[in-house]
Amino acid sequence: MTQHHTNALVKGLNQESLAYMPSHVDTPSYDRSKVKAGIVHIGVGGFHRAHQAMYINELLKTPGSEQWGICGVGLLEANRGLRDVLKQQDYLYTLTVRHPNGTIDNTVIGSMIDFLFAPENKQAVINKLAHPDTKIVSLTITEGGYNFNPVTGEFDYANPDIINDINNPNDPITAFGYIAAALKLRKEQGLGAFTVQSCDNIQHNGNVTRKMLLAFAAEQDAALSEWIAANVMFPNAMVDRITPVSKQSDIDYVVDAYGVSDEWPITCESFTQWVIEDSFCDGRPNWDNAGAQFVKDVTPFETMKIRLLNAGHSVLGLLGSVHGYGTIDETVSDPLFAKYLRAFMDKEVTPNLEQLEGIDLEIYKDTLIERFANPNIKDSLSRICSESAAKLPKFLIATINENLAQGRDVSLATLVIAAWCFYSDKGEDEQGNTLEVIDAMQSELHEAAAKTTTDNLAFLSLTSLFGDLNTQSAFTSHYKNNVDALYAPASKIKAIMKNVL
Ligand code: CS2
Repeated sequence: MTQHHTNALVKGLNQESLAYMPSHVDTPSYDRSKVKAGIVHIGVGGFHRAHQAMYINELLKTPGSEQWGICGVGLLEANRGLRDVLKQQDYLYTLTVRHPNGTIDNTVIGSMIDFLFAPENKQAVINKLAHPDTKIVSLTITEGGYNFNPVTGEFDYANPDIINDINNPNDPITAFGYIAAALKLRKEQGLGAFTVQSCDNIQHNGNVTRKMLLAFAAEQDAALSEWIAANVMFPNAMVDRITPVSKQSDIDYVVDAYGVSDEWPITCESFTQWVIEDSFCDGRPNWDNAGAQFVKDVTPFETMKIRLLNAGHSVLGLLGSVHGYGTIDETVSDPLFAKYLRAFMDKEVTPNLEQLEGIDLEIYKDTLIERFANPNIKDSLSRICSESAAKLPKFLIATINENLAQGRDVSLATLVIAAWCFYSDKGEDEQGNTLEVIDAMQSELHEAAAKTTTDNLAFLSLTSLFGDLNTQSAFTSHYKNNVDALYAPASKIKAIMKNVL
């Protein structure tokens, strides 16, 4: 997102150019100079900008919410470019919402009022988190950022960044290091705690954050860990909005649509959902006035979402990648893939889900397929398949394990694991085109998968992902057939899918 527009007549997006926006663009109607940062958000990716920042932008339109603006924080060196763009744009950016029928809504989001780039000034970040105006520290740091072992769920003390943070409390690298340092200051200064709110797509994201932060703090300072346990609250939440990676075409679209150049607009689908447990220790915005929902227990909502939407994404992503498709909408517009996905959801996921009051699962699944099919959201399969090692244990393998325990069929999901093996091994689709594989465990995945030709269960030896699946014959019998078929000369995944269906 670095291309500058050369046309001198095109103004850059900033506070001043808001006045020149055409009326069909929704711009902040509130006085941004009065907004204070009650929320400090770590990990300002596309999803945060399409979700939480959008909810706050809506709330700020009605008076009384001025204390709930957002200060973004970037922990990674890779965030330098984002900081430069946001700063130059007075922290404004465009959210382009693309409906399935082609309608487009453009909103300039004004809820972010500052951004701190941590590698440049660590103490400034710690002080900001510790500042009494900060009521909530929210996070989108991806599954990997929580630093847990996917099978045991325990904190990973072997991570070098964590070792650094435990030993150097004033020179942190990870989110846990920063949060612990700020809470320590609060404790010492006799200030109360802030809420730590995870907005990541992880089951019981609040409980996980709590467990990991306590595990971290206990190694650093036992008294601090006790204080955190007694004072900090960690609400669980289910978050949902499909937000593809921003592309040059999104930048070009904004210039064409309203003659302003925004160097980092965000595009997303029209659907959005946020279900939050109402446990905050230092106040919270009335997110329900902007469309979010407060509930007592988020568990069934997140299980439904992760097992249907996210696993559904992985089904399309991995099978579609092997076939050679590039995006989700392209994949699901193939009737065979749509049929396979629906069969997976109906036969292998739905039997494990609770009936939720106010949610009709049949309608939820129909809506999902419509969302996936949105031709205006070009969500790349490489994004969907990225970090599969962190995603699949919860999204898909949990379903397989539950079905095995109940003696139910697992054949549709099993082919997805076999496709993941092929994908990790070859790094190419079945036509020989290179795939963009992005995974923190990429070398382990590749190494295990590459042994498949001599041992067709080799991929399953990654027990940190698969547990004991390699010993369960109700799974391995399907799995062996699937890998043998996939690795046969001139094999075609569509033919294998038809056989499994
Ligand atoms: C995707 C999610 O990362 C993934 O695999 O399934 O990013 C998905 O788009 C969001 O969870 C939708 O809410």
